[in-house]
Amino acid sequence: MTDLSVEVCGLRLRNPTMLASGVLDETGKSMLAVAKAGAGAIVTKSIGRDPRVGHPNPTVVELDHGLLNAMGLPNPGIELYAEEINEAKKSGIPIIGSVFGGTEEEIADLAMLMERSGADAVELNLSCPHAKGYGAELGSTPERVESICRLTRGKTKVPILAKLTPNTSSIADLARAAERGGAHCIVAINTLKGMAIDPESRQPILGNKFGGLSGPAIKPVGVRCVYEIYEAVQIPIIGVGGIASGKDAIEYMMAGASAVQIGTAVWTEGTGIFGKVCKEMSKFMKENGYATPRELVGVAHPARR
Ligand code: RRO
Repeated sequence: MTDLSVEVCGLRLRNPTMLASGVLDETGKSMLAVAKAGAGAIVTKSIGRDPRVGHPNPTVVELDHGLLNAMGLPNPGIELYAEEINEAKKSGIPIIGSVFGGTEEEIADLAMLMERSGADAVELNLSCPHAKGYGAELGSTPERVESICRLTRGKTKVPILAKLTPNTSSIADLARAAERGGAHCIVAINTLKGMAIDPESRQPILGNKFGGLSGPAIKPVGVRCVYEIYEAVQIPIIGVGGIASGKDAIEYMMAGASAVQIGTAVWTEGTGIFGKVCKEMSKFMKENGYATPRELVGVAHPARR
């Protein structure tokens, strides 16, 4: 089997696949199961200061080529969640704690608490498209992205991953801002803002009306975003959005991602997806003369950095 290990912003991964935030990551036990299935790292559900029930049902709509969700940041709050991190850490793979907050200070403080809870890195959720006062509402301007990253950098020692929104005119500008603010890595992309209407009842289906689209439908958007970000910053990028095969992962890596995250395909296909993606990556690499995953990164660019 090809050696798939990679190093991304100081995190050593046995392979470039990570569990994306939001699927099977609310409990330590479910995260251990994902680790056992072969993921290289795990990103936790986005955690806030206080417990939160999330948006009213329905919170997920299954579509032909993806999922539309408006979970609404349900989580038990940082204090209780520390126990889950503790449990997940028994896996031995890096655990990346995702945090969200309503102000710049709150996000930075939560990142600090996440680090104290034992997370190996923090992912700043600057991009949830449908939670009033959170996520993309704070992460849509370069100025705020920069200052959130700078504040967080001042309060933490672990690597900072900035997860950005594609619902913007220039994700490259947001990435540059995160890099200026001291983020160690960019994660692209979060979900695309969308909605679904039931023609019979003439009603929006989601309890929150609007939600975030994920899955195969958004892969070309994610690949384009990673490609643009790669040309804009020097820090590494983690690609996410619609990855369900080795070739999907390789596409993101050729666009410039050093590693990838998988979310919706875990929902649709189960935890076996990590082993499947790695096996397919190995096969492609062997057949095409790539010795390490690193050799794939950015090769789709005319002038590779
Ligand atoms: O919880 C959610 O509704 C959610 C989050 Br935090 C996010 O970042 N992206 C998304 O599509 N849903």
